[in-house]
Amino acid sequence: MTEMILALDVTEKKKALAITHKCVPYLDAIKLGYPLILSCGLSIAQELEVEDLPLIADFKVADIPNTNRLIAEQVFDAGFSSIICHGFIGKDAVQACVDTSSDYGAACFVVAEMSHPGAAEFFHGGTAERIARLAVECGADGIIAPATRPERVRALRHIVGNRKILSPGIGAQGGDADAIAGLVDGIIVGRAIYDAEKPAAAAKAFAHIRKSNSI
Ligand code: NUP
Repeated sequence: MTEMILALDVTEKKKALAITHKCVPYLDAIKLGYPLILSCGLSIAQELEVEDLPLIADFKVADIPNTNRLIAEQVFDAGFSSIICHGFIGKDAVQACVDTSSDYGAACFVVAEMSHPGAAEFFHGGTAERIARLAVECGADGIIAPATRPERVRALRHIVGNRKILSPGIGAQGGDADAIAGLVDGIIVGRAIYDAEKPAAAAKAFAHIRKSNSI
């Protein structure tokens, strides 16, 4: 099954809670990042707990090992069940994120390749493949790979095997949910849902991917 993950990048608490509440029947997890957390604080996680969905902290953690551990502890103490870190920071720094996640019984996802056009500048030419291998070596739960480039997701799938791939870039960034759903374990969708006139209807329009098989 491919999971449906809402990227809740709104900055108003009331709007964030209302959109989530309406979309819950069509969601498997919610991803929160800097926009909402900088605006509302980490305590937004507690307010979302009533919806009973796993929360992913998209901080793309990219610091030294000790700082990464301190960041991850704050995130998991706040109630998140997964964290996203960068991979270019190297083995010790990724390992700190993975180990802290595992101490909390939480999950760690490593960004292998980003979805925006500029990602080609640094992630292509073998870097994404190296990061994907590093994610496997460190025991990460999975990677983040771009829905905007299904052929890249296929290449990275060969490296990560049955570890999870979560994939952003659908809708607003041009990626096609139907083209990517069968290749990944979760799709991450933001603006196509929260900017829609009817977010619940927009989320429902993706519901069919939750029944499709992932490889
Ligand atoms: O490579 C990445 N691309 C990406 O869009 C890694 C990410 N974590 N994201 C995040 O996914 C981005 O920060 C946003 O929260 C979400 C996509 O949102 P949207 O383009 O569907 O609005």
